[in-house]
Parts: sequence; C-alpha cells; structure tokens
Amino acid sequence: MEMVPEDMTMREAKMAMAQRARACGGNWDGELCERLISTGRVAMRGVAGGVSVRVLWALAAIVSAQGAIGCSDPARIPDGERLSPEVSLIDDMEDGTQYILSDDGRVGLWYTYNDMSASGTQEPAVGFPMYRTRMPDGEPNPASEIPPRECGGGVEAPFFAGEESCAFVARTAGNGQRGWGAGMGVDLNGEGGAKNPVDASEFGGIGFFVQGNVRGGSIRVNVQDVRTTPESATAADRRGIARCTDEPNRRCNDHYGFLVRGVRADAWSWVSIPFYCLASGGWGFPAMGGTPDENRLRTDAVVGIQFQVEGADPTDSGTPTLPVQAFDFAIDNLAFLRNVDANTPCPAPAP
Ligand SMILES: [Ca+2]
Ligand SMILES: [Ca+2]
Repeated sequence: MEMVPEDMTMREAKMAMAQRARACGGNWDGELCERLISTGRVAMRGVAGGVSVRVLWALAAIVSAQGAIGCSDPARIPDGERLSPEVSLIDDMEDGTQYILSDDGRVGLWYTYNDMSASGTQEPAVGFPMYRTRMPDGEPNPASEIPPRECGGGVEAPFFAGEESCAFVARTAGNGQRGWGAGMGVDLNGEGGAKNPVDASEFGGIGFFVQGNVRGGSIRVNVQDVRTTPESATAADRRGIARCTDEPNRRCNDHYGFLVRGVRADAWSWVSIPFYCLASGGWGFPAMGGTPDENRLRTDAVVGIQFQVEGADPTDSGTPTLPVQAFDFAIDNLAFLRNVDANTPCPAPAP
C-alpha cells in the first residue's frame, strides 16, 4: 500500500490554518492562543513538504492576521462540536496530519503499535500521515485502495449531516504478527512520553466509522484510563488514583474495551459504544488487586483510545495458536458521544 505524506492543496492548507486560528476566540487566553498558532505552523511545515517556500510565507501571514482577529472574537464553537451538540469530534482526519483536533482542549497524536514480531510489518511506518480516499474536489481518489466514505453520516450517524469534507481517514495495515497483534491508537492529552488524562465524564460513550479486512471481522476497541496505562503513572499519582504497576497482580494495559464485530472491507459502518459496555480482560489492574466497584472505566481520567487486531498468539502465551494473518483497517470521525447512556444497547454485529 502507498502511504506517503500528501501535499495539501492551498484550499486545504487554508482550511487547516483557519481551523487552528479559530481556536483563539472564546475563552482561550492569549498565551494559549499563541501556542496553538505556533503549533499550527509547525504542523503545516510537517505536512506541506512539497509546498513552495512562498506558500509557507503566505500561510504565516494568514495565521498572523486570523490570530489577531480571532483572539478577540467571543462567538466560537469548538471544531469538535461544530457539526452537532450530540458529538464532540476527537478527529475527522481532514487536516491530513497525525494531530487530533486541538480546539476542544485535547492535544495528541495518532500512532501505531504492535507485538514487535521479527516477521511483522505495519504501515504507516514513519509518522502517521492520514490516508486520502477522495480528491480535494470530493471525487473518489482513483489511487485509493479502500472505498471512500460518503460525507454526511447517513442514517447511522445523522448528527454528521453538515459534514463537508471527507477526504482523509486513519488507516493502518500489516502482516506477520506472531504475538498478540497490532493496532493504532490516539492520545487525548499527550506531552512527550507521558499520557495525561482528559475528563470525559460529560459524555456517554465513543463512536467512529470503521472499514477493513481483519481477522474474523473483529477489532477490539480500548479506552485507556490513568489506572490501566503505564505511561500515565505520574498523572495517576498526582491525583491519588490507584494504578497498575509491574507487580504480577497489578499488571498494566488491561484496558476497558469492546470487541466490535462485523467489520467489512467493502463498506463503512458507524459504531457507537456506550462506556458501560466496556470491560477489561480481567488479567490486569484493577480487575486483579482492586475491588469490583473499581472495575469500570474512570471516565473522568481517560488518556487514549486504541483499535487492535489479534495476531497469531492472542493471549500472549508464547505459542501461536492461530495462523498469521494480514490486516488492513481504517477509522474516521472518532468522537465522544452525548447521545448514548446506560439505556443504550451495546453494539451488535453489523448485518
Ligand atoms: Ca487531525
Ligand atoms: Ca475524514
């Protein structure tokens, strides 16, 4: 598969810059505003490798002008909320970069991860450029190896009715995983190697579009909190939250998850997962070493979301029990949801 960073068109570049510049309105203070704008510049340089120096100078001028105006503009809807109050978009991938939407106060990057099998491969191998399924004019990209998603959400996700750009998705593919498998994930408040939490307690769950060719049509979705994530140890300790360690009865990475079934290669499906449907595997903290009351997601201390496929040794026993199998899947419009709660049914396999 081809996954090289794509040059942005001028229109896309301007949209991305405007998106960041809008962050300066409303309640943002001046210092944070400046930081977001400078982050935007760095991000633009990172993806716009083929854009001429003259264009970059022009973009810098646009940012300066919009930043100056935006910082005094009181009327602002964060980018993640702009399509509907029912959802708070974490990322729609449309800026083409590995950064999530930063306008709602979340900061993080998409990444890939795997069991480090000697025989394993996984794309994207360098950084995480988003995959283009449509051309800038909205027509399907003839070079795309996966079907483009229709804009607007359809009957499954009507809250995306106002969606106007559906060119990019997050896609990963690989083969040769002889251990527990591979996946892609996203941090919601990442700074360097530390994973800090965000408070997601105002939401009822998560949702996303998925498409792919994966073992059994299944992908495990993990919502990580500060207790199950080893890179969040400092953040957990700061708040006095009991957490996983490397002790045998308090093992890390047993995240709260849900096995999504019925993932299709020929079609995109919308999946809504209420938080109450998430369960740990029972082999780590807090299922082991904690009380039953503690054994559910801390929605007030969520650090990231992961999408994972099984390798040949799903239980990490040391002996492969399944054939090695290639995988290739994509995610779009990852969002926190306000329209689900404990009365919403857990997802059933797609028809
Ligand atoms: Ca993004
Ligand atoms: Ca998209």
